[in-house]
Amino acid sequence: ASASTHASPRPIPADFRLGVATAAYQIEGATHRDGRADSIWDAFCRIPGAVVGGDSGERACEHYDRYRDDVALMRELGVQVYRFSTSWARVQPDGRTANATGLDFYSRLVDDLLDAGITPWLTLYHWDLPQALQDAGGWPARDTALRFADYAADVHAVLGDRVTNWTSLNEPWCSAFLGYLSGEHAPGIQNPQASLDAAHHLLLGHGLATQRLRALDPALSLGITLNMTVADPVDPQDADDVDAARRIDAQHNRLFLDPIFRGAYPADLLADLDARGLHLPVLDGDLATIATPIDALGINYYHGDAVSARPPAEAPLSSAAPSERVKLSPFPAGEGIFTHPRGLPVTAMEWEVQPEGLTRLLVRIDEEYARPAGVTLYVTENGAAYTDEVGPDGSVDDVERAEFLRLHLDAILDAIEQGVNVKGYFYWSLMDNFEWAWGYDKRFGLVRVDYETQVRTVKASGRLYQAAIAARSVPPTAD
Ligand code: PNW
Repeated sequence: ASASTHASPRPIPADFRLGVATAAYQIEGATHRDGRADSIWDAFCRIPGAVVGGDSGERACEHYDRYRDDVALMRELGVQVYRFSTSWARVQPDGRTANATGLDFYSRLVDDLLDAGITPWLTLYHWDLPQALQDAGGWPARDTALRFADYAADVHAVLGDRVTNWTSLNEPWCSAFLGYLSGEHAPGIQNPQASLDAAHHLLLGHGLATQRLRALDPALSLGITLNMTVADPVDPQDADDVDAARRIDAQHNRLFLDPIFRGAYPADLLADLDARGLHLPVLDGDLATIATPIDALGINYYHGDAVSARPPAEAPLSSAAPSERVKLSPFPAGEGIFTHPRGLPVTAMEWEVQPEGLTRLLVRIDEEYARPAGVTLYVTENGAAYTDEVGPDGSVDDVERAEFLRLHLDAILDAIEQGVNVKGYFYWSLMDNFEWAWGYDKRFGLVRVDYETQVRTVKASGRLYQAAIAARSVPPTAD
């Protein structure tokens, strides 16, 4: 039984850090200022029908000009740690040469965060590959992994004296399989072998960048963020459903976890790929590079999946963006697998609200991977989109998001009670922003952004988080 129903506030351990997350392309705007050149997302947004509403990150939240206000807002909310990303296309517009003006923006941001008493948590790659590197082959090309390590060193040269927590990649699963297989994300390519080439070279880039940063400063805390799922067979007695769950776990979770923590790709996955004429382009020494020791594993959790070898009787859940371009599943060995709705409440993304899945995921990853390697877990993303109503006074009473946040904090405390070594939570996202293929249509923020005026308004969920941080406890269950 979970402890997540409680009549009194539930204490949060003193060494557990509470924060919020964003990503460069989703908030910065200023996509062609001060030397920044196109990233794959700038180019992708110009493809007709690729992004809902024809939206792009050109203006976004104008964070590039408003970062001081946004840091002040975080200070008001009391967040202890801020997860943001540096834009590769701003730092190295051609993918090779450092742009001092672009780097200076992040230097000023970091100074402001430290002045506000907020710990910066830096992600090097949250999807904005310089278009110049895509033109040279993108992630399917091995050279991109080498370029990534050089980029990491350029960022470290400017921020290494003030930033301790470094994350190489955000969600390489999305970069590889939404970017190069389903084509729902930039660069919008639909090629199964290219997606596996991308997956391997993303992991290789992670390993090379980790080695480089470690050599520059052994005291840094280094890690990677993975988006993971809890795949449950719809009928645990049905061998085909059990195999469907195994395949999803292999392609979503173990494809990334096993090489990082065990220096080998999962044998069952390699067999599934081989049976489809697909492979991972591993050269001698790559797996040792990918297994370079890390300190922190970031877990992004939104929901789990109930999977079956048979289609659901009810209407299926649809979370893919309504782009006519997308025809392939994002799983290279995923044919004949169906996700069934479980009748749980869903968010505006049609993602099921399943907090207990986060507890199970943390327990499993801690036991099987992180703890044996001495790696600390962080929930680097978790959040929900809802169609927020703005009241006549401009307020947003987003009771569903507030409850989502409360339930997931409780789910993490449940995992801690089971002995899991998880030390932080970053709500996705600080503020409404450019939600990739969904454009500005989906709002995840604790803070509302009016895209006409750029006015920020803290929502009820933001106030709940502020109170939880101040009290260092999860508020009691609403009745
Ligand atoms: C993550 N999917 O993206 C990203 O890290 C964030 O930038 C994003 O805003 C957030 O989650 C909310 O979507 C994902 O289709 C996008 O499986 C799509 C998927 C998963 C994660």
